[in-house]
Order: sequence, then structure tokens, then C-alpha cells
Amino acid sequence: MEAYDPDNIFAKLLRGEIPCDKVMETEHSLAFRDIRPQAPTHVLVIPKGAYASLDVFCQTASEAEIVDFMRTVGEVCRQQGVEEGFRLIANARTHGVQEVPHLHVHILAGRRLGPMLS
Ligand code: D5M
Repeated sequence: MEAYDPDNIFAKLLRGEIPCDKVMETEHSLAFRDIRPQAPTHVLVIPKGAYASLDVFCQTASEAEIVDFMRTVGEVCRQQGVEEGFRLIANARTHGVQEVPHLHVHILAGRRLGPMLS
């Protein structure tokens, strides 16, 4: 497993070096709008800790961080109004075609989405 890259774009965003369209922030998590939205609602939720992907996060983060992260996903869904449905995506590493190597969950909603796998 490769080491966490502290110069990835979401690490810079967490350090305030680049701006984001913030949706909500908690002690351990940040939610903001994706710059290339694939749906009317496209929000990314990231942990503030240095975790590259979901498997690493689930294996090594504290319970407080994991609970905070999942609660943030739930609260974003509530705030955005996803009654008609939504999709969560967490791409990881090369085969998962992960562009930014800091864990992020995509929340997509607001339209009927197409087939998931390709
Ligand atoms: O998706 C990475 C996602 O991150 C992709 O949908 C674009 C988005 N992105 C990249 N830079 C930014 C900034 N600066 N703000 C908001 N969104 C951003 P992946 O799952 O890694 O393929």
C-alpha cells in the first residue's frame, strides 16, 4: 500500500490552501461540492485525517472518526433532500480509478442515475 501523499488536492483543501464550496463541517469530517458534478447533487465527504482510501480508514481510524464520517454522510443526505434516492461511491486506488488519493465518498442524487459498473 502506498504512503499517504500530504500534497494531494484534498489535503491542500483541508489546510485552507485552496477553496471549496463547503456543505458542512464537523470535528472530523468535511463535505463540499464536487467541481465536476455528475448529478444535480454531487457532494464529496472526506475525513480530516490522513486516510488515502475507505479500506485504510475502516481499518485504522478511531471509532469517533468513523462515526463522525458516517453521520456526516447521513446529515448531508438529509440536508440535500434525497428522498427519491441517491448513490454513494468510494473509488480506491488504480483499479477503482481514484483520482484524488485522500478518502472521499461521492454522494450523487437529484436525477435517475445510469448503470453503475463499467
Ligand atoms: O474523484 C475525485 C473527484 O474530486 C472528481 O469528481 C473531481 C473532484 N475534485 C477534484 N478537485 C476538486 C476540488 N478542488 N474541489 C472539489 N472537487 C474536486 P475520484 O473518486 O478520485 O475519481
